[in-house]
Formats: sequence, structure tokens, C-alpha cells
Amino acid sequence: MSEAGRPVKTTCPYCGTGCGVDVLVRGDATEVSGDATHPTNAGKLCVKGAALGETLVPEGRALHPMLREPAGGRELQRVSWDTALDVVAREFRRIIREDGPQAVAWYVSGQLLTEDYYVANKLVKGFVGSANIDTNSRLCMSSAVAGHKRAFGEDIVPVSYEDLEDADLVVLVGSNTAWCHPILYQRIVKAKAARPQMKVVVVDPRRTATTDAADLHLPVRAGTDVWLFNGLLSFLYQHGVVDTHFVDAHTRGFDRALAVADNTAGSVRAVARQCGVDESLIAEFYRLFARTAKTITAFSMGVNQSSAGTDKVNSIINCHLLTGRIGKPGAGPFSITGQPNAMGGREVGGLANMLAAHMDLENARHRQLVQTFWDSPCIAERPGLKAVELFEAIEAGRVKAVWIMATNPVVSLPDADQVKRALAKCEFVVVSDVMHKTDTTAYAHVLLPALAWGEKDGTVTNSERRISRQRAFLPAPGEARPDWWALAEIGRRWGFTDAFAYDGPGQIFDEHARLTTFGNADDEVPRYLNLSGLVGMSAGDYDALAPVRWPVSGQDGSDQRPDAVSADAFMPRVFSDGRFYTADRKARFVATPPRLPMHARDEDFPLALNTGRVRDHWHTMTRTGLSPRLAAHIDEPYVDLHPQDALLSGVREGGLARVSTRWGSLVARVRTSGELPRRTAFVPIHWNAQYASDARVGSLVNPVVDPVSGEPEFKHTPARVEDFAVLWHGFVLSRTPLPMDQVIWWTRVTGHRFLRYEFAGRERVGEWSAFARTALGVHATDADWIEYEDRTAGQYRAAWVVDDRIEACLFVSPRPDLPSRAWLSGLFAKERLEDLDRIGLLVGEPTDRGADAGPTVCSCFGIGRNCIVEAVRGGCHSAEALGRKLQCGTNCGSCIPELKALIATSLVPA
Ligand SMILES: Nc1nc2c(c(=O)[nH]1)N[C@H]1C(S)=C(S)[C@@H](COP(=O)(O)OP(=O)(O)OC[C@H]3O[C@@H](n4cnc5c(=O)[nH]c(N)nc54)[C@H](O)[C@@H]3O)O[C@H]1N2
Ligand SMILES: Nc1nc2c(c(=O)[nH]1)N[C@H]1C(S)=C(S)[C@@H](COP(=O)(O)OP(=O)(O)OC[C@H]3O[C@@H](n4cnc5c(=O)[nH]c(N)nc54)[C@H](O)[C@@H]3O)O[C@H]1N2
Ligand code: SF4
Ligand SMILES: [Mo]
Repeated sequence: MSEAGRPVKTTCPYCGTGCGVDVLVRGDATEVSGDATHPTNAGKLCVKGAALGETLVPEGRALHPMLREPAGGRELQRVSWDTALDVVAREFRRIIREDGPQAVAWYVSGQLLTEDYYVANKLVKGFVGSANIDTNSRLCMSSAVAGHKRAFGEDIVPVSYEDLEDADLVVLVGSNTAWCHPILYQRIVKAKAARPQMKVVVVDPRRTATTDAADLHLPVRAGTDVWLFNGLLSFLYQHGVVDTHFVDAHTRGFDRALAVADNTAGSVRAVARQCGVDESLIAEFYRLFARTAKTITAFSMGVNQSSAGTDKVNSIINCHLLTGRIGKPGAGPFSITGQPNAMGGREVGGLANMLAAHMDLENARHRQLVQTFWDSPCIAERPGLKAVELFEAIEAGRVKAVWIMATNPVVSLPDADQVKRALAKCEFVVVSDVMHKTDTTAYAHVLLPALAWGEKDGTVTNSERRISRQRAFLPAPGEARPDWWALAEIGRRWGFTDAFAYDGPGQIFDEHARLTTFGNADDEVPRYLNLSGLVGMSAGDYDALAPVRWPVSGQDGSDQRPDAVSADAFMPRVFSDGRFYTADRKARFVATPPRLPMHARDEDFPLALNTGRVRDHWHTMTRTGLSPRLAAHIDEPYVDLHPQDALLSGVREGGLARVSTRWGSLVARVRTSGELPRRTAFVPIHWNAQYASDARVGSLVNPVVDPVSGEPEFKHTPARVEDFAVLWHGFVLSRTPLPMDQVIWWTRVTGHRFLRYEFAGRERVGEWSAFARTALGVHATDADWIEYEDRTAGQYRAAWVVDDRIEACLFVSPRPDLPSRAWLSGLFAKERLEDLDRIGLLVGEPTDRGADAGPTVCSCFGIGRNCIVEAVRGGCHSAEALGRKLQCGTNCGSCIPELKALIATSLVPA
């Protein structure tokens, strides 16, 4: 908890960059800033991190355990923790007794702390005796894990953030780093500015904010990365760019990998044809790679989330093995992790095919080690069900009880309507969440309230293997409790009192650290994951633990604990000795015959649907959706299309479109950003039933998975786009929530002191004022009413004003070109409307043009598009000049690519 006047040091709960955060609590206010002492971010935060304070609100929190009797189907009722936990322990035990340990399952998350994750894994693998515990990391980096294991023998990320800065070539493959790992991206941009010889190549079908920093952008056709990297392997070999000593002494499997590469991608021309990219661009990339020793190939979801994800990863690693560019400063393959604790989850064995502490389920000695260490009655003997299989097994009735923790699968799994069917049929569903109402909690028989960021306490590990503390600075709201505690309570209720007698996360961490050392030295191939230097910390040491990269070895007397950060400099570099973690200590080339995405061609569904993230939202929006600042950047679900595909589909920028696949459909606003290649569509992943009537993109995604990793193909589903015809478009800003159940399409946006609903309708409306009251639920007693209607034009607007303060306003038109929301938002900040404001409301536009800043571009300082365009026209012709005048882009820098794009378009003569 916060000592008076001193900030609590903690870690950001969003992306795997893992930035340090200082939090100062002063009464009701929480000030969040970057931790200047944290080696990851040195005081910087991106806009999501900076807006964390806005998400610490009581709205919507799960505060008490809730129960719906399994047979019942009634509403959830509040119960005590004891009752809820007794029911969970009883139902799981009954089903295990009747149908065996394979009939129950856990589905957890990379947003758990390492300590929560450790206890979940221990309970299931050691005390249920099955490995039916999988995690949303299956959807995220399981292909990287599988690729690492195939190539290195252990899941090891061999690169640090300093290496990225030190590299002369950074190849970003399938990664929108600028939006998804903003601080990491800023570090690359800064390094490039300081050392102009550093080059950046982006491999992504889309032009993204990340391509802004690229010297070269390869807009490869989706799913063709294996051709690109097989071709690179061939090219490097043909041009003699080979570290022969390294390949001979430290690797195996080269000949076969090369033969496959030669056969499938033996010429630049063949690669260019497959990837759909100009031959000259491919050649330029190959030459650049060939001549740059210090190369890092960093990759994320464009690589992992593919039915060929694991092969994509290995085709990249192959090129680094051939050139010996691994285990050296500024060189290596680098899997960027998504979630704050994706890496920690891997350390404790959170996936259904792993055991704790980087031990293997298939290895009998490892199973025995873990069982002995846990003193457990059993140990999982074989891999459990992977996420997609797990929900199939639930629907088929083979799995009868599931406990979902810190993830929202009704939104985030592929074929997400199947997940609904599965959960609706499931005998017993437990959901642990921090929010009361999510698309998934709707299916809970038991809802357990968990501690959220700022309340929970433990550790997370970032993309570069750095363990940092998340510390509590707020009291637990209601009866919310830590996830590890709820899990341990079940262990205790099953009679395993000693095994789950934890008094806090420090004790759990200590057990985890000890397990990483247990029997490790005696193994023929010792595991690289080793936390011996962190064993036996006192409660005070654990509390004060400074960010530290693993391994943290204490055996040689060089205990790194006292000054973990500076210890980085002395840490032996992994693989620098050419020794890997396979049985013969050699790395493996993996032959990667390329294949196209499943169902790549489909006449009925001619577009390839790509899905991903936007800058200011996090996943299913349970937290970022609460922040007005974050909602202001991209405020609606949209489908982005190439202008020609929009034309062919009969849809128009700003209108609504139905996007359909063989699995499902949604309705979203059309954009033609110019960032997409032909025959593709892009829809963001964030919107769901809490924020829109019909925009859950997971329900459209093909559930096909990579055969090795089980990771789904989120980036490529054949789709079709059609006009979604409506008679009118409208929006309402209201200080109170509105039901919206009588319009055909709606989406909700959080504003400062109001909610905004965008909506559209198909029925002719006779009287708008009545419609506003009855259908939309706009109520304002004693309101003084400003109203305007043009029946022939089909336009209507109204505002409700109470005591000179605006309560609600509504605008309707047959076309989507409605007045500026930014201007109207400003009126809600005023305690009294002025006469000019009232006139503006009546005429439907601000009387003072300066009052309309336009849609937010820079969320840190709330700078709108119109202000920026005006400044550009007034002479600010660079992002720096705009920053000097308006401050935009000077904090987190995430909007700089957008600022540059605005400068370019605003300067084009009208
Ligand atoms: N703002 C924000 N940041 C986040 C998150 C968030 O929700 N919001 N989530 C976090 C998490 S969990 C994750 S996993 C990361 C994800 O981080 P990223 O992987 O950077 O994000 P995505 O937008 O999923 O996808 C990355 C890119 O892959 C491209 N792509 C699609 N298909 C292909 C292909 O076949 N080949 C190649 N080369 N590229 C392709 C897409 O066009 C997209 O631009 O972000 C983390 N950071
Ligand atoms: N179409 C498509 N789908 C995707 C992806 C994609 O690119 N395209 N990406 C996939 C990837 S990479 C990921 S990582 C997933 C993410 O998908 P999810 O994991 O489903 O997304 P979140 O919204 O982060 O869900 C976290 C849930 O846990 C709750 N929560 C937060 N903190 C805690 C806590 O401490 N304890 C508990 N018990 N609950 C907590 C939140 O309120 C929320 O309901 O989505 C995947 N789905
Ligand atoms: S880059 Fe942004 S979201 Fe990611 S950890 Fe840092 S502050 Fe948080
Ligand atoms: Mo992820």
C-alpha cells in the first residue's frame, strides 16, 4: 500500500513490454506515471499506461461471489465465499468421481500473475491429475513456444530490449509494434534516430503505424511468410552468407531444411509471386539481411496466429541459425509476447502440454521430479486439451465442468458462437473475473470476484524474460480476493491442506523459484530457466524485488539479488557458448514446407478477413472501455477495406456493412483507410456485446489451428462484405445509460460525464420525440427542450437541458454524416450552456468553428484532428513542429505516425 507521499512501484497490466509504473494515491485521486528507474521504460508510458488511472473506477466491478444453481437457470444470487467455494469443490469432485479427471478443465490467462498461474497449474496437474488446463496464451504465443522447443529444445527467448537498440537491422514480422508494444517501438525509433545506419523492415500485409518507421515495407499476401523466409534461407546459402563453423558445430538438420527451401522458394521470382510483392522489394530485403550481421527478426501475431504458425517461427529461426546470428549482441530471433504475463505463464507451465518450471510432460523423470516436489497424489501423464479442442469437448459433453479465469472466451476464441453453445450446455461453469458483466460471465453458474490491477500482488515476466513486481496500492473492493487464494481454497477443501497452505504470493513465488532448481543440476541437460538466486527471499526482499531478467543464478556465489538491474550486464548471454537445450546440445533446423492458409480460396467469401488490435483498446475492453481518453481515439467497431473492394461489395466509407464468414457475421462501420491490399478486410478484435449490438469478430473466425501448436488462424478467414441497409443513422449523448434494445444496430462509447450511443434503424419513425422517449429511453424531467426537425430531409435534432446544463442530445439523419461528436462532448463539460451553444444545438453545428477540435488523434493531450490540420496549414510541417505548438505526440509518441499522415494529406492542395 502507498506510504504517504511516496509512489508505489508496480508494472503495467497491459502489453508484454512490461513497463514500470509509479502510482501515487492521494485521497480518491490516483496519479500514474512512468517509473524512471525501471529498465524497460525509464519513465515513459504509452497512452494506455498513462490512462490507467481512468480505469480504476468502481463501475461494473464483480464485488461478491454469485451463484446460480446448476439446474436452475435463474439469475445469479449473492452468496458467501464459503458457500461458493463449497459448491465449486463439491461439483468438481463429483464430476471427477463420476467421469474421471479428464471431465473437468481450467481455462486461464496470461493476465494472471505468476503466483496465481503456479497454483492453478499445481492444483490441476498434481492434484486433479490431468493436464486439462490451457490458457489464452494458446491463442497468442503457443506457436512461438512450439517453434522455440523444436529449434532450441527449451522455450527460450534469446534477445533483450538492448539488443533491439543495438541491432543494425530490425525485421518486424506480423507485428504492429507501434500500437501494440508502443514503448518498445519508441525505443527502436529512438535508436534509429541516434544511429541512422540502423534499418527497419516491416513484413505485414497492411500498412500500419509501424510501417512509418520502416525503410522497407513488404506487404506480403497473408499467410505467405514461410515462402519469404524459406526464400531467404536459399538466398543466403546461394550467396555464401553462412556461418559454417556454427552450423557444423552447433546445429543439425540443415540439409533437409535447405532442400525444402530450395524446392519451394529457390528464387526471388518464385517468392515474389507467392508473396504477391514486387521482386525488387524482396531482393532488397534479402540483400539487406545478407549484409547485416547484427540482425534481429522480431515477430508477433501475424506469425503466431496462423495454421502454419510454428513453421513460420522455425523458418525465421532457420535463417538465424544459418548465419550464426544468435547468442550475440544485437542479433537473434525475437518473439514479442502479448500479455503482461505471457512469459510468466510459460515458466510455470500454464499450457496443456507443459509441466511446471520448463519441464516436459512427456519426460518421465520430469513428471517424477515435479510430483516429488509437490508431494502430490498424482501427476498428469499426458497433454490435456488445447483451447479450441477444450471448448469442442465441452460442447460434446466430454468435459462437464470448466473454470474460466481472467479471460473472456465468448469474445476471444475463434468460432466464438460455438463457445456460447458449449458453455450453455456445460453442466458447471465457474468464472473468476474482476467485472460482473462480460459476455462470458453471462454463462457462469458461479462467479468469483477477483482482485484487479492495483489490488493484486505478485510478479509478471515480460518479453525479454524480466521479472517485475506488480504491487497493490488500493484496498480490495467488496469481497474480491486474489485468484491464487480461490484456487488454494479448493485444494484445501479437497483435503490437501499442506500443499495449499499459502499465506501470500511471496511464499508461492519461493516455491516456484525452488522448483526451477529442483533436480536441475542433475539433469543431463539442465534447464535454462533457473531462479536459484531468488530462492529464500524474506517477505521484505520479495516486496522490494527489483526488476530482474532470468536466469537468476545464486549457485556460484554471484547472487544477483542485491542489485539485479546492474547484474544484467554480467549475465552470460544465452546460446553464446553455442550450446542449446536439446539432448545433444545442438540447435535444430526445421524443414518448413510452406502451405497456404486453410480454405484460402472460396468463391462465396472472396476476401481474407484479418483481425487485430487498435492503439487505445485492450482486448475485450473490460478496462480500456471505461476510459474516456482511450475511447476517443477509435470509438466504433469498423471494417477496413481496399476502396475497390468496398466498391465491388457495394459499401461506402462511413456506412454500415455486414461482414460474414462461414462461421458468423457482424455489422460494423466501413472504412477505406488505404492501408489494406486488395481482397482483404480488417476488423478489430475489441468490441463485444457490452459495447455493441453485433460486433464480436471472434464469431467469424475459422477455428482451424496450427497442427503443432494448436494456435488458431485469427488472421485469415474467407469473408464477404455487404451493405447493411438502414433508413437512418443517429447518435445520442446522455448523462445516464440508455437501453438501446429497440434499434437494429448500436455501439456505446464512454465519454467524460456522458455515454454516447451511435445507432441506426430500419423502421420509419413517425414522431422522433416520442421515439427518443420510448425506444431510446431518453428521460429528462423538467427539461427545457431544444428541438429541430426537417421532415423532407429526414433530419431531426434535440437537446434536453436542465438548469442550463445539458442532459442529453440526439441527432438523426438518413446519411451517416452527422455533426461533430467532439464539439458536443465539450458541451457536457460545461456547467452552464451559453446562448451560442444553444444556437449551435439548434442549427446542428458549432457557431464558433474553434469549438470543434475534431476526433482525437493525440489521446495523451486530447488534441483533435481539426486543431492539427489547422496547425499544419498554419505552417507546422513536421511532427516536431506540431508537438511544439500543440504538445501532440510529445508524451508517448504513439500518434506520431498519424500526425505525419495528417501533415501529408493536409498539405495536398485542395
Ligand atoms: N493496443 C493494444 N496493444 C496490445 C494488445 C491490445 O489488445 N491492444 N494486446 C496485446 C497482446 S495479448 C498481443 S498478442 C499483442 C499483439 O500484437 P501484434 O501482433 O502486433 O498485433 P495484431 O494487431 O494482432 O497483429 C499484428 C499484425 O499482423 C499482421 N498480419 C496478419 N496476417 C499476417 C501474415 O500472414 N503475415 C504477416 N507477416 N503479418 C500478418 C496484421 O496485419 C497486423 O498488423 O499486442 C499486445 N498489445
Ligand atoms: N479474432 C481474434 N481473436 C483473438 C486475437 C486476435 O488477434 N484476433 N488475439 C488473441 C489473443 S493474442 C489474446 S491474448 C486473447 C485475449 O482475449 P481475452 O483474454 O479473452 O481478453 P481480455 O479482455 O483481456 O480478458 C480478460 C478477462 O479477465 C478479466 N480480468 C482482468 N484481470 C483479472 C484478474 O486479475 N483476475 C481475473 N480473474 N480476471 C481478470 C477481465 O475483466 C476480462 O474479462 O484474444 C485472442 N483472440
Ligand atoms: S507499452 Fe504501454 S501498454 Fe505496454 S507495458 Fe508499456 S505502458 Fe503498458
Ligand atoms: Mo495475446
